[in-house]
Amino acid sequence: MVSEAKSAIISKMTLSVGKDPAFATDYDWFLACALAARDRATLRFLEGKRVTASDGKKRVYYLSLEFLIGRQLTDVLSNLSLLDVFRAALEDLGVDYERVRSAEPDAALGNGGLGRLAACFMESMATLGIPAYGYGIRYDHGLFRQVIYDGWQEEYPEDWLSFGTPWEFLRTDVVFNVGFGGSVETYVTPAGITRYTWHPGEVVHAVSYDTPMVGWRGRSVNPLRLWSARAVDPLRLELFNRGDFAGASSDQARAEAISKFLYPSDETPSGQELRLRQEYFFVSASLQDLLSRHRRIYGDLHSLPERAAIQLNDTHPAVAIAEMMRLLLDEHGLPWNEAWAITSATFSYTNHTLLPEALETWPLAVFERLLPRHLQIIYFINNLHLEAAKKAFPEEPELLRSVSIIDERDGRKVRMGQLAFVGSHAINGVSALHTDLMRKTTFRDLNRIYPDRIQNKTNGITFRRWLHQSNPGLTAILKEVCGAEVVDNPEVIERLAAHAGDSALQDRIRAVKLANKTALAKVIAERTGVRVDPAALFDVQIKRMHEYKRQLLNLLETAALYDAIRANPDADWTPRVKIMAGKAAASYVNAKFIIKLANDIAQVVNNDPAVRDLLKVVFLPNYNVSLAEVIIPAADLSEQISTAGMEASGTGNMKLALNGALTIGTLDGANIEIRDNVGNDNIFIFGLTTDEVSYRRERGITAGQAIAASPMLAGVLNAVSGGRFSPDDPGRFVQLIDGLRGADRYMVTDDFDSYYAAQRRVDACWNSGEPWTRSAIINIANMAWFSSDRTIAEYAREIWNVPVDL
Ligand code: GPU
Repeated sequence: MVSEAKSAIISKMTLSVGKDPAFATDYDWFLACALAARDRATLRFLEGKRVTASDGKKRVYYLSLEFLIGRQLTDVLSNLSLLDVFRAALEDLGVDYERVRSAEPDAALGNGGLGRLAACFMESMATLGIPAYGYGIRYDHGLFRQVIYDGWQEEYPEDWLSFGTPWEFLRTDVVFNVGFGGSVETYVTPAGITRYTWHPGEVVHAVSYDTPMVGWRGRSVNPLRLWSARAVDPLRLELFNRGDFAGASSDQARAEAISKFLYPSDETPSGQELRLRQEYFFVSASLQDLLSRHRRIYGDLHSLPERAAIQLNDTHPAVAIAEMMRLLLDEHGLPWNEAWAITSATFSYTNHTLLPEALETWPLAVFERLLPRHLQIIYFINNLHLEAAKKAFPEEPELLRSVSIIDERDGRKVRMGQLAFVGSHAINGVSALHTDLMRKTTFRDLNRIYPDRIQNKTNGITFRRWLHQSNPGLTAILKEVCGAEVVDNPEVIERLAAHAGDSALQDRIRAVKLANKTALAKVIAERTGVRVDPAALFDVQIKRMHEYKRQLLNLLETAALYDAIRANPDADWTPRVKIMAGKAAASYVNAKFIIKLANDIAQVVNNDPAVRDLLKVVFLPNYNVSLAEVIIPAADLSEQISTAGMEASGTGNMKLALNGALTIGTLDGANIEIRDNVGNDNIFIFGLTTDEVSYRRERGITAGQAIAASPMLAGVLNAVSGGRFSPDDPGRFVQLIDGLRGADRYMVTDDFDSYYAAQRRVDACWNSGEPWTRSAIINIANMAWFSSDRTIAEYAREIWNVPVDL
């Protein structure tokens, strides 16, 4: 086996990379290994494809504008059971696997939780043997690279594709035309039926690239099919010949802009026309592709819902409802009712947020200019939908306003959430609380008209990447204590609970954690220059920078703790390292100020000799999947402190608890289900509940009360806004803090005291030693339910109607 791998790698190095192994760089070795691994994945993929086609199996299509994959080499090798073999082969060749692995750039085709969820789902679908395609965009540039300069975030373009990627196959035979703009022609057939033909004003080619997604033990391999935009004509020769070089390639630039950049906005639609072009581009290509596959195999389109399930990952691909209707009506000549029955039986939609500013809408003018025929279809859909609503609730004309796909208030808009809801047979939220809130708030009236459509599917994470690959030390313990089958069946992790009080096990768990923390401390020193003690409590908040996630609450507590330590330096403080990482959307001013505040506090605290090593503050730049893989196994405390009702689920919360971090958190998103699984005694819950948050919001209760009631809070707000941490620019944080003194939309001030108190409970528990490790073990033991295999099995059974044996 090892010798086979060795010759495969050498053969790739010589014949595909084109290098003499004696002169190969780490990146060359990565290429050779990836190409050798891809060969094996591809053989599995082709096998599976034959089976699916011949057995008439139903396929799942996961449409997502984001797939946040990260590095792939370890994932692919490990899932093919080849990791040890390749590691040994490289060692024989005198090459260090770690260096080879690290030479791979992250595929960062996503912003945060939503994109990472799509990547976990692709891996779980392949693991469960579900024939699935992921469809998305092959962005030339993924999420921007974050550099911290003088404490401020700067954004630089990300370049994962500049040297190509060894994982993908260009499918030269899979190219589709995607149209934009133009006009719609209406005519009446001799039989008296009105038909419509769209004449786009512009056409772009969608070219496809497939990347194999390998399931655990290579059970199946599914394609992730990403579309790249190409101009139909690369050059306008008549302009080129006249010397107008820029004009000659301007069509090309305009077309290729579609797949150039990932939009870096997270949960705030940018509303720009290019974004709608991206959405329609990949949706149209994907639907043309899957319809032509269906017709090739089954002939007739009426059987589509039995053979295909299409999942919309949030509303970003929701224009698919209108595009499917257009294809069935205009291109395939089906009557409306049949087209609608096929469409709504095939689609389902996942909602990932209820934040009002994050619900996607498009001004009618923009929509009409870009997609005139689709707007027409949406009007038709909406008329029928409103008729049905009127019939069901004749006494409630105002209900029509909330369920309409067209928002009639200030400037008419298409509401993509309503479109996705109306055109789907199943709509799901991503945690129990979130789904409950969907039924009560945003989709309340739609839920009354279609009461069976909303379901819950609590998110999950793939244990292969987030436990086995990233935390081999902990995995080794689990195999020994719970049995080797733990890597196939996470449910047996539960066996750990019986040993939670065993001091030998506790010692081993602590030793693994310490080793992981030592590794993280090294990364922290390399990237920030700050030296931290691996024996201290590692307190971690890693996620996109967002006001609702309340990094500011964490920083205010840090500032208050700093003051308390200075005031009483000889008390029995718990040595802590506060670790924060995350990117802010480039245009999100407050989020960028919060990053600056983190770095300013770090400057002051880390250089104050009075604090000694009791408190260190670290902002790690350029958070991404690869950095998460180092931070998560090293965390002691997981910060999940969003305002109740605002975090749809969270998935980092699951990764951290699975790796033995205790959670300090609000009753929000999946935190509630984590508490239900690990038990109240093994989690630090604080803060307002969802009901208390809405009570305050409804009464307009503002920050004044909380500030007046808490001298510590008043003090820390004054310190930050008074320039305590920004002596070079004392007014720097006045506006940020004034936001808390006024509306305080995210109720930071209301939760401050209860958060501070919860942190002191954390200190006490950490100082007690044994109970902390016990709790950590109980956390690990009770996380099996959060495997994305469980989540995907639920989608398969309850939404897609696809067989699955888990
Ligand atoms: N989420 Br909408 C994103 O990461 N990006 C988005 O644009 C939207 C939602 C997140 C939610 O904030 C998080 O709570 C959830 O766990 C995740 O999606 C996956 O469902």
